[in-house]
Amino acid sequence: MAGLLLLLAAALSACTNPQTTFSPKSDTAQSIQTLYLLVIVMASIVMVGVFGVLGFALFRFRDRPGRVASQTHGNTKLEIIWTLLPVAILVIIGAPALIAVAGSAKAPDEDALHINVVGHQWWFEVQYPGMGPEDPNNPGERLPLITANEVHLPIGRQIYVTLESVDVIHSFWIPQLIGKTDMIPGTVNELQTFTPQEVGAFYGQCAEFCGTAHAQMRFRAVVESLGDFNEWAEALQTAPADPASELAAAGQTLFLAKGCVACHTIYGMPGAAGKLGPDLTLLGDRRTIGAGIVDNTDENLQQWIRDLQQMKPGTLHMPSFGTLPVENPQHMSDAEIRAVSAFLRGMTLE
Ligand code: HEC
Ligand SMILES: [Cu+2]
Repeated sequence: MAGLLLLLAAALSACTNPQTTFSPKSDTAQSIQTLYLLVIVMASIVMVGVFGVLGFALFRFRDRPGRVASQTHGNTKLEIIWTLLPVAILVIIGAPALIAVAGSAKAPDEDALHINVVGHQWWFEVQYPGMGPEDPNNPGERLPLITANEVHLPIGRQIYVTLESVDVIHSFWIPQLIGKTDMIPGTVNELQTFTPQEVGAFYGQCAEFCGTAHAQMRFRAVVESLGDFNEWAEALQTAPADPASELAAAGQTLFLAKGCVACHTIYGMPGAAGKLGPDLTLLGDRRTIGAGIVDNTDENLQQWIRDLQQMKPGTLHMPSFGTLPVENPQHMSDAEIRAVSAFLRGMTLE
C-alpha cells in the first residue's frame, strides 16, 4: 500500500510541474506529443495483449491431477501471425516517427525569426540579430538586440534558434515549446524550428550539468502578440526616461558609483556598457531575476543585490554587496540597495 501511494505521489507530482512536456504549446512540441501518444497507445495494446494471452494460458492450462499436456511441435499459422503483427505495429509507429525526424532536419523558413542564445555560467544571453539599434561603425547596418534570461517570441511566427556557449557545455530547453539542444563552446548548434501557438510565459532550463549553480540556470520564454513583441523590441532600444522618483534617481547614481556598470549594460545609459553580466535594460519588465530563479519583486531584487550567494550559491563574478566589509567602497547599506532596486525595477515598458 505504501509503495502504491509513493508511486501515485510520484506520478501526480508531475501534473503541474513547469517542466511538463505533456501540454505542448508549439507545432513542434505538438508533433512530438502526438508521436509519443501513438507509441504509448501501441505499446499498451501490445502489453495488454501479451499479458492477456499469457494469463489465459497460465490459467487454462494449469497443472491439474490426471491431466497431461498435449505434445506439439511448431504451428505455422501462429508463427506467421506473430511475425506479421509486430511488423505491422512497427510500421504504424515507424512511419510517423521517420516523417517527424525528417521534419526536424528541415531548414528554417525564409521569414523565420532568428535568435542567437549564448550560455554563460549560469545565465542566458539572448540576441536578436539585425533587430537592434543602428551600428555606429557601420551605417545602415543594425546591431543585434540584446537581452537576458527571457526569450521574447511573437506568436504564430516560425522561430529559428542558434546556440552558443562562452564557457562550458550548457543545454537549451523549453519543455512546452521545444526539445533540448546542447550549447557547445566553439560551435554553433541549431535548435529545431518551432512556431509558438499560445500566449504565455513558459519555463526554460539549462539541461546539461554545467557546474555549481546548474540547477539555478533557468529562463522564461515569453510568447506574445506581434504588437506586444514589436513594442518590447522598440522599448529595449529607446533610452530610458529619467527615474520617476528621488529614490530611483539616487539608485541610478549608485548603479554607476558602485561599479555595477563594469559588468552590466543598460541601453541608453551613459557609462553602463559592461558585458560580463546579463544586460539589465528594461529590468522592471522581466518576470524573474537571477536567471529565472525568483519572481521579480522589490524584496527579491534587494536580497539578490545584498547577498546573492545565499540565493544562488556559487554565482560567479558579482559581489554580494550587502555582505562586503563596511570599509570596502563597494559595500552597500540597505538604504542604498533599496535605491538601486527602485531604479532597476523602475525601468518598465510603460
Ligand atoms: C563583476 C561583475 C558584476 C558586477 C560588478 C555586478 N554584477 Fe550583477 N551580475 C553579474 C553576473 C555574472 C550576473 C549573472 C549571475 C547569474 O545569474 O549566475 C549578474 C546578475 C545580476 C542581476 C540579475 C539579472 C537577471 O537577468 O536575472 C541583477 C539584477 C544584477 N546583477 C544587478 C547588479 C547590480 C545592481 C550591481 C551593482 C550594485 C551589479 N549587478 C554588479 C556580474 C556583476
Ligand atoms: Cu547549464
